[in-house]
Amino acid sequence: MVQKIEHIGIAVKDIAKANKLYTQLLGVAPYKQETVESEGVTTSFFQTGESKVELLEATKPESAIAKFIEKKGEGIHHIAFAVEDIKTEMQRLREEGFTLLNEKPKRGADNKLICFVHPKSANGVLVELCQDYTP
Ligand code: CMX
Repeated sequence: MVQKIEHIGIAVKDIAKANKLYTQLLGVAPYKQETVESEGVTTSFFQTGESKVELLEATKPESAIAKFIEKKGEGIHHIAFAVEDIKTEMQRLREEGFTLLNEKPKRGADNKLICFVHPKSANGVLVELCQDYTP
């Protein structure tokens, strides 16, 4: 079962500029910036109450973020839900007929284990499941 909205991911072209803009908008600075090479992204995180905003900039042209911006422009890229046990949730969603993008949970930014659900099986919304992970 989903616990809460963990974060909303926003695809941006220039994370340095977007950090400034979102600091003004939210009235709080990012608490972390992190590159996830395996995903081809640099991320930054803002705490907004019990949820977060994640900005994502592509680190290479073949990154999912670069493709997204090329096709749709900057904007909301995904919504992430916190789950307690990601493997159990992945199994449940598979049985419900959702298309998962990875077989097993993988390491994401901000100390999370993650799995994406394809937007085509979630009404056009890219959904991420994430579970806290202690490295
Ligand atoms: N939201 C909604 N629809 C999206 C989308 C998004 N974020 N990204 C792509 N799509 C749509 C495309 O427009 C396309 O639609 P049409 O078929 O109607 O043209 C369709 O989904 C397929 O997209 P594609 O790029 O052609 O290719 P894939 O099927 O391989 O899509 C996708 C895979 C979109 C799920 C993947 O590229 C992706 O975004 N993965 C997530 C990677 C990511 O965000 N990593 C960051 C992790 C950072 C962290 O740790 O938090």
